[in-house]
Order: sequence, then C-alpha cells, then structure tokens
Amino acid sequence: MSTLDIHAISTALDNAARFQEEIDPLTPVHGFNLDDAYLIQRASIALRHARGELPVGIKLGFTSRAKMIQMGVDSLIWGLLTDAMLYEEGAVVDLSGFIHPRAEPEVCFLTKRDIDRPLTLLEASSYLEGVAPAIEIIDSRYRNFKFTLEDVVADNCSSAGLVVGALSSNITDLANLGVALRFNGKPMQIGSTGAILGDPLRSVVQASRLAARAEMVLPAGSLIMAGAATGCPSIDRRHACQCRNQFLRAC
Ligand code: 0L1
Ligand code: MG
Repeated sequence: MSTLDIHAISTALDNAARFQEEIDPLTPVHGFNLDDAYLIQRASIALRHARGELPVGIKLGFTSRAKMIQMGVDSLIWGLLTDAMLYEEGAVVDLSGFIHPRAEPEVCFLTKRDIDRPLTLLEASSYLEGVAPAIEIIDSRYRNFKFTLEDVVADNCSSAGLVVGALSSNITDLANLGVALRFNGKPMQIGSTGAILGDPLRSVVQASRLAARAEMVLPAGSLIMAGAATGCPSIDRRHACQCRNQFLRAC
C-alpha cells in the first residue's frame, strides 16, 4: 500500500504558486481524501510561514450557491490567509504574479476576541471589531482552474490575494447589501450579500465551527473572509489592476 507524501505534494503546490506554473490536478495520481487535503493545505502554509509569512486569518469558500454552481461542488471549504496575500485598498496589483487570477466580491470581518469554540449566530457579532467590503483574488494552481473538491482544499482553496476596504463597526443589517463588481467601471457581477449563507454573519459561525473542529483558536485580530457574493470573472493577467471596495447600503 502506498503512503501519501504530504511534503512532496505540498511543495509542488507551493512551488506552483511561487513560480506561477500551473500543474495537473493531484487527486487522479495521489487519490487523497478531504482529511488528507487539509493536511496538505496546512503543510503548504507551513512552508510560507517558514519563509516569514505571518497568519492573518482564514477564508471560507463556496458559501454561496452561485460559487457552488460555478465550480460544480456542494460543500463549504476553508483556507488560511497570510500577510503576503494582503494588498492595500487602492493598491495597484501586478497580475503577472498570478497564473489565471479571478476576482470575487466578498465581505470581510475583523475579530476582536479569540474565537476558541463554536459560536451561535446570536453571539457572533460580539466577537467582531468590524466588517469591511473586500475583494478576494483567487488563483487556482491547477491547469484551467479544473479540480476536485479535495484538490482545491489542498491548494488552500485557491487563495492568492485579498484587498480589504474601509472597516465599519456597524455589523448590523448585512444580510442584503448590494454588491457590484466593476472592472474599469464596467459592471461584471451584480448581487447581494444575502447570497453568502443568507447572511454573511453566518460565515463567522461556520468559521468558529471549522476552527473548533480543527482544534485551532482564531486569535483576536483575525480576518475572516466570508466567501463570494457572486460568481467570479477572470481578470487579464497581462495588466495591473487597482482594487477598491465600497459597501452599497440602501438609503
Ligand atoms: O469561494 C472561494 O473562495 C472558493 C475558492 C476555491 C474555488 C475556486 O478556485 O473558485
Ligand atoms: Mg472567495
């Protein structure tokens, strides 16, 4: 019986991200399950930490029907974020550092207390410092963005970058904010924050459950990317792009 070489697989994924070289999906060859995929994900993040990158939070993926349908999966997944993935609001992002980037309009929470157990929806907002509109840049390391659920989890759920907008302490009424993703002023995706589990605050509940199951504490000051509110268009990697975020609240 063959054993899984987690170090070799995580290094292959890490190198693909570092050198922008897409690779074939790994499960057809290595046949790993979801638990193994999370071990591979942790091992590839450990390689980033060993290079000096610092943890800044977590991301949830596939929290909306639109994303599940787009990618043909039916489970929520999560990945780990580092400071090297963070871009300043309004910063120019050089897309040549990615393979085939896509942009997702998201909601991002900043925690103010350690999350060390599963939270209820009623408790969730008391653990939060604020909320911000955000863009996630995802960039699958797999050829043509094609993968199984286990593949994408091993690949840290395609995490590649995030741009977090202005933080607001108003954490109420997030369940139906307008979302518009524009490229150079042209609307590409229109939606509602309600697409994220009915209310993005539910992503904090899910994050607390996932962290507890993984016996991990989410320290105060962590970012929680709640997941995409719409499907995500590709962006042309020959160009740089400037990313800005704004909540659209009805007046
Ligand atoms: O919603 C997400 O951030 C999921 C990312 C993983 C799947 C993908 O690459 O689209
Ligand atoms: Mg996302």
